[in-house]
Amino acid sequence: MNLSVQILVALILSVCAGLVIGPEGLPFVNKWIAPIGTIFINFIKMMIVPVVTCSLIVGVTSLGGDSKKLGRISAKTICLYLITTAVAIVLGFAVAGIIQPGVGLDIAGKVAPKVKEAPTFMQVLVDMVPTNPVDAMAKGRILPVIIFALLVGIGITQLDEKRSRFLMDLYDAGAEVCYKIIAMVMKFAPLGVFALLLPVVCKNGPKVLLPLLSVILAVAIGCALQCILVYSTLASTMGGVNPVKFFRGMSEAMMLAFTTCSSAAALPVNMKNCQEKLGLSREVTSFVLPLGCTINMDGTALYMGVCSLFVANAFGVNLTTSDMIMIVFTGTLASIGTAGVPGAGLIMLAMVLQAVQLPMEGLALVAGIDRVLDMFRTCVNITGDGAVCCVVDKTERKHAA
Ligand code: DAS
Repeated sequence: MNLSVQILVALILSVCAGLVIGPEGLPFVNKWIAPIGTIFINFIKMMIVPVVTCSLIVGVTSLGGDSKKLGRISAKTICLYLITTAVAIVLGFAVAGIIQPGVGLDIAGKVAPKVKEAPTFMQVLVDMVPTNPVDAMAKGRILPVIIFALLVGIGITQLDEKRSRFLMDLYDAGAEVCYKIIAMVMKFAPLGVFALLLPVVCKNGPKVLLPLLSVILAVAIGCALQCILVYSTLASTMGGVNPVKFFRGMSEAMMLAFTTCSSAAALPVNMKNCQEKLGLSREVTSFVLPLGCTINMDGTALYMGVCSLFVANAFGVNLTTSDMIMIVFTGTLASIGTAGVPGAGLIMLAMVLQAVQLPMEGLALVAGIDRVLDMFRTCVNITGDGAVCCVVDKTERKHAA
């Protein structure tokens, strides 16, 4: 039975068991089962700093030494990736703001949300620069870690070829090791999800589950709108590829991404179809798509917007405007660090929740349906890569003409 089915089975079992056990069995569940869930969450949190540090450095250094043309393509590609990602998060917030998943759940009583000091925007900027990056990593202060990783990546690209290549390979291997550990942790997911959800269902009963359907609905609608409103417009108006041709050309890679939940698995098909079916140049596709697979995760960003609002609603936390801005900012950067493998977004969601001090226990509520959400967000991740590729290809052809 593959992992996604195992996690869904764990979700169903935890619901059934929770409804049968009920509040009477809670002392036993809290003493013997809940700690297993805490261990699972701690394993996820353990991977946030190393995977963000390594994958961001790999993402930045994959731009390589900047020749003029590469600099131009890089600038266009990264600009478009950041814009579509930020739009995706805002879209996620908008859809979730209408559907309001998690409202009325009110499980704040189970886990008192941390006291939130609302930092001023300037304070946020000041705090982004770590006086001691190791201390920031030790304390899991994600934004300073992201800034440090981005600067290290840029610094590496400015070294001589030999040392730059050595460090790129080193961090690439480090990122690979992180993905292997995440894969091991995710094998533990069914048991972890069961242990995390059981106390929640025991205490809350069926009312905790209905909102999960609203989360799937919000993510699915948000992803569809991102594809229809953002990508077809981008590909047709700025990329010169009409929507029908675009989605027909992208369909195979989209299906592969949806079923495998892995952008990396869909990358070869995406590159082949963008060249053969959309007529984009090999030069542009071979740079823009692999980079997009590494740093452009619009679907994941949209999912973070929806889930952050869901967790805030579920735990009765009112997100301030600066929280929203922080989520858009952190989510955009977190999606850069999301690996193109199944379940990576859940790790990054932990980071976004941590950045705005939302209860990490909210992760358990979405972990059970994460694989379903992963299908939608991965499909959008690779579609966004294709749309940006159309635009970069067209502007490069204009430049060459
Ligand atoms: N499954 C990841 C991908 O392959 C995205 C995610 O987990 O958010 O793009």
